[in-house]
Amino acid sequence: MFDMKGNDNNTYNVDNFNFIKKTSPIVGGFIEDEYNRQKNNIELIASENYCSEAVLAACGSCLSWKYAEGYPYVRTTGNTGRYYGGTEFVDKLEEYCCDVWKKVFNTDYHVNVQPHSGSQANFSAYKTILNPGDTILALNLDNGGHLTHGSSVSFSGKLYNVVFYDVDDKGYIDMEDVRKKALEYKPQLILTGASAYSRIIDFTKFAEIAKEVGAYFMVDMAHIAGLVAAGVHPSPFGLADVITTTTHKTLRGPRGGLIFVRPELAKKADSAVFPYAQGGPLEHIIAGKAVCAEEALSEDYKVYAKKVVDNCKAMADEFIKLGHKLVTGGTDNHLILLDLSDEKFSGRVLQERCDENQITLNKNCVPNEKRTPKETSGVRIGTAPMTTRGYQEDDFREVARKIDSIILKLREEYK
Ligand code: DSN
Repeated sequence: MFDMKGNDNNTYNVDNFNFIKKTSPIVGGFIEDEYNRQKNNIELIASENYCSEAVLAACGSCLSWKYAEGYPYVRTTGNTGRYYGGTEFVDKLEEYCCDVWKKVFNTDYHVNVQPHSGSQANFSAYKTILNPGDTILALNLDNGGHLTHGSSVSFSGKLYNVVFYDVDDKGYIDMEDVRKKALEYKPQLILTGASAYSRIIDFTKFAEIAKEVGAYFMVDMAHIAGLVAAGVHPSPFGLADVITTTTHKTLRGPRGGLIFVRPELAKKADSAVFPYAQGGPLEHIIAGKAVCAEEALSEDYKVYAKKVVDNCKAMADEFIKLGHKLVTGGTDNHLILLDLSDEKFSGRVLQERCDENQITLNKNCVPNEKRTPKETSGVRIGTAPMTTRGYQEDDFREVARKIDSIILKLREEYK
């Protein structure tokens, strides 16, 4: 899309908003403004990325208006399982999409490619293995977990009984605490995966604890899925019973979700997506997911994913050199959590000041958070989008120094 100087190498998107402007100058104008913001800013949101023109074109294709409630599975059943005519080609597409995702993770797990988002994938994943009132042991939002991992304001905290495991003093997942709480609360599900955790997750240890207490083990690998695909983070396949992900973060695909389950859970997972949680699948997004999977199989993608991690480590080292505190003291993956607990200004203030300086990142809670979720004592920084744009270690070191100079000014103002 854009290179590191913000040059536009993509004619598809430019033509697209100019085309929209012929019908709606207002909507086309909003898209053009956002396009320019993305082009001119240093984008550091850890859950975002830039997808390819091919993914974008698939998502904007004629598949957009095709209804196909149900599942294809022509090969396994001999019949289409759809509730509409005219599904011959979307059947082939959806089966192909499933095949290629299995190749990406080198797995024989069953995959459902229909979830519209990561949250909806989690909703259906829980339905596959739990009943309302069952107990989930998970990481809470303040410590890096996701809203749908049992937060009291999400369906997950309302439908299920949730117990949280903690991180230790340094911010690492406390495996002793996981085991202690698993033995004490006997959860039906042990869940790991995070939105703001910068270290390798020990899936093997989690699986052992789940086995010991007879719980299902689920991994939400939305943030790190691209790193798992490229072999730069250990894989949960073979260890977890259920694995969910989104396709747009480190994976660089369209906005959407996937669910992988052990083969014996296939039927339950499919009916937990359609008809339980969703109606018609978005076949245009499924086409985008299939293109994304093909891209993730390429050698170029493997080089990219490794670079994301190398860049993140370089940036973390620079922050440390400049005297800043990071949760866990560093990173093993695509993100850094800058700890502002000792500062007189909040994560919100730093986020807003970065926005004014064309740096896009987000405020984030840190372990033992003292401020509200709208203020926060941290900011989350990810290297995946700017690595797509060609940034190298030195570029990320320079961005760390820019953020440092913004922080130094804020310290003066908030003395
Ligand atoms: N909460 C999103 C994030 O990590 O930014 C994911 O749903």
